[in-house]
Amino acid sequence: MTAHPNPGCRLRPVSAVRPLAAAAVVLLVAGWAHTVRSQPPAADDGGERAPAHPGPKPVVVYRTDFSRPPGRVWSKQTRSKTPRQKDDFLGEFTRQEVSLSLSDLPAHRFARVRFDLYVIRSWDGDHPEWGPDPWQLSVADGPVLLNTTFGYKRVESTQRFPDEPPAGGHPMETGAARVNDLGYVGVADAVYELSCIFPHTDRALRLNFAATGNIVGPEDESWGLDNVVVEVFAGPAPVTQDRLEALWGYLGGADGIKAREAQQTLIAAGAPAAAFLRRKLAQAGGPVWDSHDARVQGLIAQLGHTDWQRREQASCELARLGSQVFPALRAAAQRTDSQEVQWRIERLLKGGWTQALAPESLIASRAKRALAILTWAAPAPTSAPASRPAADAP
Ligand SMILES: [Ca+2]
Ligand SMILES: [Ca+2]
Repeated sequence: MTAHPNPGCRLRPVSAVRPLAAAAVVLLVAGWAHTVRSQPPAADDGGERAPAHPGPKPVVVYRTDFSRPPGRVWSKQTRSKTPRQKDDFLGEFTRQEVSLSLSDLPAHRFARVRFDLYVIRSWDGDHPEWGPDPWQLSVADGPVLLNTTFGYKRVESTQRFPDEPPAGGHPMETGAARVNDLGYVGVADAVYELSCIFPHTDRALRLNFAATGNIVGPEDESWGLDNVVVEVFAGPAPVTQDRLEALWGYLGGADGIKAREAQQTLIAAGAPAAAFLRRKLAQAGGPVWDSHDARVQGLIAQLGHTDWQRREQASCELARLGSQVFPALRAAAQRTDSQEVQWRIERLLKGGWTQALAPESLIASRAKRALAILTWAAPAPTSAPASRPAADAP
């Protein structure tokens, strides 16, 4: 879909940032090094296991290039070879979830997963009819690490990556490390080298990789994984105040790739970055992006407002919320007998009013995603029975 120039979409934010209630994960500051050191392999389930010795540097706890069968740590065993390189990878998958389950991890405060995502054939990004084509990575009983859409360049639409809703609107294949390299004839493929860090302390880790949307089948759209590496870290990466300010600048920039890198660096910095992001968001007073029903219904109601400005503002806000509001829009179209409301809904479903977020909204959107991962609170370990005098004290 094409962006529609529309000055009405640059209206000021309408409400203040909701106070962030999530408790901060208490992160111990410890040494950190960015150097990734491969550990000696220990054959296990087709991957390689590192010896369990926690330390200040990244410890590779799992690594595979799928040249051997995936093994029982993976929920699916399907392997394919890329047409050109004859390189083994995990896939092809369509609309399904694939899990990697690791256990007996050494003591750690953060985990990071790095992998190549193969986006195979003609994904449709945010196309209102053939999409959206979302892809998601989440931690079981933990945060969603990436929730975005991908698309093939010849489909006339945009993709969310390297951003996540409500941000997005990037040209198809933005951020791909390689395009049309795997050798899928007639259509296309793109390889994204992805990296997601997150606070994590549990000795077990289950990662869920999934395509969740309008993925029709392997002859048209599929995906796969290769070169998966999981590392753990003993503590956050110390960061200076100046560096935090510089990272905030990247969050508001037009370069989505740099913004995503800034998000990763902020998450890796732990508690000081969480405090910084909270303070900046409170100062910015940015818009609320929660998509709960009441807010969406309120916006839909305003599509029929007597004031044109209000109708335009509501249209822009709904467009920014993206395809998640499509079901509510379709239901509203059935209810209304206003031609104007029907026209606006029809245009929204076709991608009308879509354009880049206003700078203050973009920075808030990216900051809140980083903060959500950073402050995700791990559930209390089941092995430790309730003993929380502070919470129970009168
Ligand atoms: Ca491989
Ligand atoms: Ca599709």
